[in-house]
Amino acid sequence: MTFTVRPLNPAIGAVIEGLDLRQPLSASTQQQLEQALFNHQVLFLRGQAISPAQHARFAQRFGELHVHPIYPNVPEQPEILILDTAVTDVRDNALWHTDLTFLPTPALGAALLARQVPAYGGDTLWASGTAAFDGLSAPLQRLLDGLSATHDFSKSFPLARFGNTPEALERWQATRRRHPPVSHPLVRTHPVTGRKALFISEGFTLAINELQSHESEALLKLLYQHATQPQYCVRWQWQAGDLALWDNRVTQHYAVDDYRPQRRVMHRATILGDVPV
Ligand SMILES: O=C(O)CCC(=O)C(=O)O
Ligand SMILES: [Fe+2]
Repeated sequence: MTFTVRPLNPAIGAVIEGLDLRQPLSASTQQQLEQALFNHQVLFLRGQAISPAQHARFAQRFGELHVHPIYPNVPEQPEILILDTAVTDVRDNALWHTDLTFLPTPALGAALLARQVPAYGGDTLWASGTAAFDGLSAPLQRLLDGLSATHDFSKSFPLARFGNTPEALERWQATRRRHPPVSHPLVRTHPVTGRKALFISEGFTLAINELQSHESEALLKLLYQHATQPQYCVRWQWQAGDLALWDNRVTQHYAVDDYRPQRRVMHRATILGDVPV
């Protein structure tokens, strides 16, 4: 082992110590890192003073990167998306969500790097979809397994907030055309571990397709609450230079919006995934 893995709790989250992402990773280190990611679902690496190019190169080891349709990016490294409260001040991530579930192939994962953090506040939480599924009663597991849900980007990115200049409106409409609502299984099986996970994303999930709308609404409400109980979550207090790498296939996350007017700057590389099954 070239690094150590320190779990933060039984359900989700581990700190990786002894890795410097400025250095190339060997194939075996990469493999061990992937194993740690599958086991713990979100990994935290402190003190990573890497450039946007190094950040993108690291994330690319896990798959091809996505260029976000709405958020700004680093001009010389467009795969690196910028979340800077001084520039866009969007608050859409203060809501439980799984990234890009409005795509037929939602993100496999992401590597989020803290560039500038507030003195306090601005934590991020992740919740384990596998722990949440395991924590349901067997009859409810059986009911959910086999159902599907509709996901749509406009739930988190509504026209009313993202179309208020002619350019923004044009961009939103182009995004609308390119991204019609999509259907995903409500219970997803991790392609490597085979574990089942509750696959809901409050930011983008509209309804459970097979149910009547009032049934869907009530059941989704229950599932959103169930899936984000503290025993399924980890909460990270950022320092500048921290990198979080998460498996987006089986987790949700939530960026706490409690630190303004302090500035917070995050860079994210998003790894493309496959069709959830
Ligand atoms: O700003 C954060 O801590 C997380 C934001 C987020 O939801 C993301 O990067 O996908
Ligand atoms: Fe996110």
